[in-house]
Amino acid sequence: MTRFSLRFLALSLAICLMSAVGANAAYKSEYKLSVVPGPNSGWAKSAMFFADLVKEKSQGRINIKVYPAGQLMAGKQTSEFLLLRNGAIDFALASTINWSPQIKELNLPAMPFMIAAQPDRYKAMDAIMAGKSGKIMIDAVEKKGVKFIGWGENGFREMTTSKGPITSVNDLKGLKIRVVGSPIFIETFRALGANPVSMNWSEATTGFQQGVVDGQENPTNGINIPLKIWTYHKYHCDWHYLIDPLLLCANQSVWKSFSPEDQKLLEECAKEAEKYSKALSRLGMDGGAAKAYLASINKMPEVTDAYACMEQNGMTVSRLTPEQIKSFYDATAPVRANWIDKIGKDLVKAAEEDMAAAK
Ligand code: X2X
Repeated sequence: MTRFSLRFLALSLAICLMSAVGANAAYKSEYKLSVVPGPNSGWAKSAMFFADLVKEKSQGRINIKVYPAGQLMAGKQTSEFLLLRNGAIDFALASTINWSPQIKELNLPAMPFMIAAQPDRYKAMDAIMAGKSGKIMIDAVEKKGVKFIGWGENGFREMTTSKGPITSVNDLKGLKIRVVGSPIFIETFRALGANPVSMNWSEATTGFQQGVVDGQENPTNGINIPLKIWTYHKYHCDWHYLIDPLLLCANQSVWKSFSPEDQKLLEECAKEAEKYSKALSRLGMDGGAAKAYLASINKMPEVTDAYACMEQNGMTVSRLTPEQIKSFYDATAPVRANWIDKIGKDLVKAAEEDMAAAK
């Protein structure tokens, strides 16, 4: 080899090395993914599923760490969106409820009893996510400055209380109910004659323990079972009054820093995480599909029959008939009417059409 070709070889090697270092330097050594509830929740498990899959598929190039229990926003769950947007948080698997103060369209799934009144509530939710109304919500999120990557699911929210079973509107009268600090929740519980108390999730368990409130509402598989809600509340009411889909999103500059191939990789992992998240939320409640899927990927949670588990732990489970649900639906009609304009007439109409097409 001539002296010239040796020098050329050394120079090419140096350039290759520099560009490899350059590519890595553009990526952070750790990306922070925010989750509001604790590490045992279905929600946090879905986030960890996504992070693990991304690590595996990217051969360790993209390292996402899940921060559960609202750590990244000091427990103030309704600040999460702003922190993601300004870059204090890189990724979030977030509830539509917690972002609804900033993005009014995200109140749609919180319209009381709108989805519960459909013949198949899971089909209706899937139709919204995949339909025109889902697209309007995604566009609203992206217009406000964060990148949407995929859906997930916290689950249909059911009542738990300490003061006796809830089977009619009358049973809620005067009860103090913990809710997220989001106006549609306050209005809904006032319409039902209850006394709603806004409280961050980070303080809620202490509130239940001390009896500051008489009840709360959260999904069964994802939150209530991992929390061992029977420790505080002996009554469960299966009224499916609303659902919080989860949004997997990234900070805009973080998203742009990924190569197109890695953006595709993240989107593919998000699709898998959506399936897992929905299966955790729907296990034992959807006629068997969730259970079969979780078995197929060898990720069955410990509790596979939430109703049996609650009863074994001394809870009284009230499973409402469609007629009983209708009485709650009727009592909350003024709330839905009041929120149509706030959420957006076109969005509400699109959701009605999406749900009707899925019947
Ligand atoms: O605060 C709640 O109830 C929770 C954990 O479900 C949400 O973050 C919406």
